[in-house]
Amino acid sequence: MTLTSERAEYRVCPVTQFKVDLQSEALIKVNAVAAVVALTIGGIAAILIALTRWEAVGLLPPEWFYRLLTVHGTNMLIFWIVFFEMAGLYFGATILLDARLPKPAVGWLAFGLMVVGALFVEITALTGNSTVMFTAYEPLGSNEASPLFYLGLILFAVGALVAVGLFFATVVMARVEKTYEGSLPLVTYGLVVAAIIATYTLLSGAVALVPPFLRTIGIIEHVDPAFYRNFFWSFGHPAQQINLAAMVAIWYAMGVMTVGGSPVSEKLSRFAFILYVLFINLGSAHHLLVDPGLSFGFKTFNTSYGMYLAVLGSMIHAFSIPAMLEVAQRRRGFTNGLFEWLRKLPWREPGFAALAVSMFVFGWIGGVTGVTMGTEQIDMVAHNTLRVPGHFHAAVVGGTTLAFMGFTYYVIPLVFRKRVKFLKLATWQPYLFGLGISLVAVGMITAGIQGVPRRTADIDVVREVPGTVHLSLAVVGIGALIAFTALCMYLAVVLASVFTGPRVEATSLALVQPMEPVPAAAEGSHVAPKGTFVIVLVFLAFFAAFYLANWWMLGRTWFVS
Ligand code: HEM
Ligand SMILES: [Cu+2]
Repeated sequence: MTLTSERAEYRVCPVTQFKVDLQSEALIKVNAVAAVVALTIGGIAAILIALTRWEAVGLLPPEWFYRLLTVHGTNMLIFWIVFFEMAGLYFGATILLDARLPKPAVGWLAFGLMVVGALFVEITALTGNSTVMFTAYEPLGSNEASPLFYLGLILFAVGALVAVGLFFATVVMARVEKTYEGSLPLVTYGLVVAAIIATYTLLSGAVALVPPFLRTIGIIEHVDPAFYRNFFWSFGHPAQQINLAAMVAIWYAMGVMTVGGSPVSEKLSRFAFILYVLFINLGSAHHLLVDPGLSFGFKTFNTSYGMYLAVLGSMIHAFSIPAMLEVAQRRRGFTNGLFEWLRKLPWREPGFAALAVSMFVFGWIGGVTGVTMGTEQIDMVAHNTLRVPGHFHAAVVGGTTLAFMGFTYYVIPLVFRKRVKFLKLATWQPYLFGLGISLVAVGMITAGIQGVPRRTADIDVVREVPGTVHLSLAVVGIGALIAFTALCMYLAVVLASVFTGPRVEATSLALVQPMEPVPAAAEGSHVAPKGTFVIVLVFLAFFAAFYLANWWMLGRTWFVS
């Protein structure tokens, strides 16, 4: 059904009853498709570089390794994630608020800038004209990279900033036109947080990238490497927090969509998001922990004391989401023992599987290693080893990427209005992807602990390395083969459904395993999430053991007698 109201054309979603602005819907589609294209390019590069780091295979010569490492980093961390987030912003500002997009042309302008920017980077990276990796540190960056590489990144960032501006305008207009009642829905609130962080992140990115660009075209002669590093990471680190806020927003959405219920304390969840806005940018300092010129106090305050307040935010979500699921399940009558509710969750439902695996890999591997490495003393031995990519693959691949993948399965019927094909593949994909990327991460982390550097095509040329190092790198390679297979499964489901299926209207939210509606709470009744509490205690014990083990290992690095 298509209706018109005040310049905007919209349809009503038969499942959710949301009003869907058709212009916004089109922008969601093109941004999502661009994201998937970037994921494909980044994924092909991923398997090639992983098979190079697996010394026994040693696939690529160094020149191609670095070229594809640049292609991989930019496509995955920047293009895949940011295009997908743009789709998420349009979704959160219009569909979730029943609102119209005020100026669709601005959205198309933003998209155009981002596509042109991304193409510049793709072309210069693939042709070896910007083999500087996505960090492009000075002076390497402006010595080696073509001006088009910087211009591309700047256009992409400006485009994203324009889209973020449109997002804010849409949310404000929805408020003014009273398209929704009460306070912002939690998911949109999380996206507003992501967009606030995005604004200062993208501005820092511009401050970092303009001087090297000016140098490549001969306008200035010198870029201060410390200045560059500071501003680059004011962009690069908070960019991960946009991902974090967006991922958590999607976690809540997928939890509600696949299991039902509502956050146990919405106020607390909102407060946890606020902690991100206030403290997460301090984390940027963890990229500067080995840099000269900054005081110990600056590094320790920013990366430890201040940063832990942002970690607190994540801990609150990590409690609140499983608690929400547990309460919903207990209301349904799964009340036996501590964990009946857990066993009876919809494990075959792709969105739930993605949520569960994403939370596990993000928290237990990504979070724990990140907080540990962000400690100044421990970073002295972790810096620039494979431990670093080991940490962030758990966070940004096992966590964010998998959450985005899971969400896509619901975007296909609701936004593209296509039936999801190959549901069996969709059910298994999150588990396989989680397994593969966990092996990649654990292989990298253990290799890094043994001193293997990151960004190195071949370590055997330097000196003979012990067998345990080869084992770790083999685990990376095998994990990569598994993760790559799962990535292809995702692409098969998405591309086949979107491009070859006939148009159908969705009839229910669940794809595979629908759950009974959650019975309304009886007056004054209170359900305690006891199982979640136990899981959280086990997590904290694991975290403490890992943290202390790292100090113990550090104590064994220098033998003082
Ligand atoms: C199939 C999945 C993936 C595999 C097998 C994989 C594998 C790898 C490998 C082997 C490296 C090189 C590490 C080194 O030698 O230093 C790497 C680097 C990297 N990966 Fe992935 N990756 C995957 C997915 C992703 C995704 C989804 C993202 C982001 C969302 C990502 C972000 C990065 C970044 C930022 C780097 C560092 C690039 C640099 O050092 O400049 N990866 N990955
Ligand atoms: Cu960081």
